[in-house]
Amino acid sequence: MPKLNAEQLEKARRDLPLWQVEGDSLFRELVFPDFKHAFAFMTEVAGEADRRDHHPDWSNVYDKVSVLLSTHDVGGVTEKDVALAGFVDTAASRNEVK
Ligand code: H2B
Repeated sequence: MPKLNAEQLEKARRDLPLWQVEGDSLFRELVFPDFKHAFAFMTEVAGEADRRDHHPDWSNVYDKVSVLLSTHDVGGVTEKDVALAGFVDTAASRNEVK
């Protein structure tokens, strides 16, 4: 799967307004009401990521989750990352992201 070119990356950024392009990744920090909601969100994303065989680089501190998405195989952002970012946004809403 090819890396997105500059124009495709710009479109992805417009379609995903809550994400930033950071180096070779998409990045979003999410804040939930508490740890329980943050972890429920992570469980939901983990299951979907494994089904897609496409996994986030992420970390959690209490009510915050930082998510970096990139396609390691090609060293950049691909449509797989854009698609998973969309799922992350939906799962975040379902779990009461602030
Ligand atoms: N996740 C992400 N984010 N990028 C990858 O390139 C990737 C992955 N590769 N999950 C997969 C697993 C690869 O290691 C397996 C062998 O398909």
